[in-house]
Amino acid sequence: QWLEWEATDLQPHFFGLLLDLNVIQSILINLCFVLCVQPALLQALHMAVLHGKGSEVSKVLQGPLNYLEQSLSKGNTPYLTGVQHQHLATALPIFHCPFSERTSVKAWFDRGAVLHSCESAAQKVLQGKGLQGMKSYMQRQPAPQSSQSRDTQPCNSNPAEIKPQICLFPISLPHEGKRNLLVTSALPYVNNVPHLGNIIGCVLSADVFSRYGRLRGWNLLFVCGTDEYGTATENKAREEGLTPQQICDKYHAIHSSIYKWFQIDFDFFGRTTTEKQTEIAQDIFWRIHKHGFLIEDTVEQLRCEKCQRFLADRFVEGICPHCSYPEARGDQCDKCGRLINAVELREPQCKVCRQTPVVRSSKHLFLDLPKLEPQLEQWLEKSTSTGDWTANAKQITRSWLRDGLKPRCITRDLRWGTPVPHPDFKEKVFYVWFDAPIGYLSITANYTDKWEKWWKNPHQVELYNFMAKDNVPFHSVVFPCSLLGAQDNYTLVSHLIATEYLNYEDTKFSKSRGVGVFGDMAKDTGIPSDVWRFYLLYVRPEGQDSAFSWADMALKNNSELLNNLGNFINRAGMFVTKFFEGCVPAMELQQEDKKLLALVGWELQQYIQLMDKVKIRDALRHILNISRHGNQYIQVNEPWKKIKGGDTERQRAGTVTGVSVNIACLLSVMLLPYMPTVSQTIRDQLNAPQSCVNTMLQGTGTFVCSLSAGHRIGTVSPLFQKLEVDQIEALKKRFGGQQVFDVYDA
Ligand code: B3M
Ligand code: ZN
Repeated sequence: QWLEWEATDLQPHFFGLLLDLNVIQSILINLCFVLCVQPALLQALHMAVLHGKGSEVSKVLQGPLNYLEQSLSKGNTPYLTGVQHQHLATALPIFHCPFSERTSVKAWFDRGAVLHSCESAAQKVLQGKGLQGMKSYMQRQPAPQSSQSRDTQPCNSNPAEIKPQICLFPISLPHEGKRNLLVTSALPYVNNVPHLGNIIGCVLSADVFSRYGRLRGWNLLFVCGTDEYGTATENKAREEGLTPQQICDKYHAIHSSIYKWFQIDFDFFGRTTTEKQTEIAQDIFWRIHKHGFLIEDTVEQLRCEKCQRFLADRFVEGICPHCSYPEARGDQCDKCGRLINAVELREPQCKVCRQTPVVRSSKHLFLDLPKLEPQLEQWLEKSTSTGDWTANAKQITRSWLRDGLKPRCITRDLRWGTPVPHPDFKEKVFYVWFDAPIGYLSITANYTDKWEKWWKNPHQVELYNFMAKDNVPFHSVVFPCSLLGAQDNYTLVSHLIATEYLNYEDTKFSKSRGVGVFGDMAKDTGIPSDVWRFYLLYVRPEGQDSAFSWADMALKNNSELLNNLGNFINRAGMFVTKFFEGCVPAMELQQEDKKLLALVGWELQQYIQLMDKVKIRDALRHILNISRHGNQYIQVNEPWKKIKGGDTERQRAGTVTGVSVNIACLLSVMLLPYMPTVSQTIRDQLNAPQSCVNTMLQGTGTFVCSLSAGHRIGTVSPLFQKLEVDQIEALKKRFGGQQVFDVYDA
């Protein structure tokens, strides 16, 4: 069927050129990819070969290439991984396009291209003339439709255009009549390895909520990416003897693999150093400029003569002018949370060389926050009253407004940033906090050309921003002001979800002191990703600061996961296996069973109400309550004794078992956002129909029986392992601060 389709629909001549037996195989292997990219490839070929428009080619191919990059780096498209050779058929036309930003594509391509069979095929086709070697062939082909009329998305949404309908990653766009949620997690800085506190603060929280939202049947897009510009990156580059670009590539890959291990299920994980970023940031800039919300001013700046550079933001430290905290940064005080202008710091020091900087002046552009304040207040009033803003987010925002807004500088004397397009500020780049939130838009634009359907659609789209509390003012005041000033009907945040801080044992995480668990080390502990997720979510700093503690993690693993949750689910399954030959027995509900089901229903409703309000930590307690009720129910009813009794007793054992195993199935779905692997394992063990995932959490949450009498379950086995005291002691010692990881920042 594929071959037939290939022969009749997939531009037979083009691929015919390459079709020898070797290549057929690779085409089949790559078919899913080909399906998605083919229209764009053909269009790109036409541009390059017939119209000589090399520059247009990269534009056309950007979407597909990004998609390929994601698939390869996520490793979740088996068609592209594990197969070492002969990707030439699909890769050939993209020989000459810019790979710079796409390391995985480059690596993949290089792997393919060095292979002899690929090279010889390329020679045969291109005859040493490069793409021009295809000219006469291309001239005989019908012109492909332009990108306006054709989707250049990885997944083509017009079914008429592609016959075998395979959608690997259907592009998510808002739909009329649906709840459309755009979920973002704060974009992690690319200059370091995230620690557990970073992970729970944004990506993990946003992931749990996104997974939950999908179970609820909401139409949802979850985007994130690395925040790559600014002094922090330049500094890191200097430190490691790499270029800023190399630092970004290196750490982007580190972040990606950490989040992959933690099973963070982004729809798209991008980065801020892209062409789209420049395009969109400059557009927003010009709009703000046009509407008169920029002010020019000369400012005094700190410059370190020894390091030969202006000390922006985080690279100067001193005493906070407001609260006298001795380690305030140049942009913000971590103690009192106030924004600071670096020159206001008392006893400033260059963070790199510890010299006292001098004051120099330079001309800059400022966002006129006072002029935007009335609009901002009006919007805030509405957003905070109708949306779910965490208490800390509202409070931090209020205190900002109470202090009065001041113009905010959006330009910097740096090289590594989005260039300011204004001719009077040619040497400058945008301040990273002006630039970074625009990353949400540009990352979405790298995911789909129709990004504006999400970002310029405030009536259809609800925007959820997840972050740690120190990011709040930028998301609630500064960035909304940029968007309000740009006046292009942008989608502004409706729900601002900010966590408090997570400490490590009784201190702070610190890279330089080697204190705490960092994302790349979690997997070396031998503790499964799901257990890490569980514990981090169990202690999520929701409403107040909290702490990661090894002893507590072991305790919660052993008591809650092993003895409570795992034990209940395992017993329910084992009873079916042992007493009922693996088939769910018939159930005749008695008063007692109904009472339990009512209780379970109530817990389920609490869970839904809390999750709808993004109370992730609180909602988890209700899952554990259900298995506690379940264990008690089994304990009281003793099915293992009743199964040996007379008919009525055996019947009773059957009902208790049937009810329990159905509750286990419900638990698997409720657990999905928290522990995706365990959740799936439970359903595999129970052989549960996929449909239960799609129905159980929709509506207000009435418990439905999904495994009816006669249903055959699979093989049941324990879900969790005990964490032993000596194991935990060893880990505690290992991460307790003896080691120094000097390659990392504090
Ligand atoms: N990179 C700060 C942080 O990682 C900053 C967030 C940007 S969100 C647009 O905490
Ligand atoms: Zn302070």
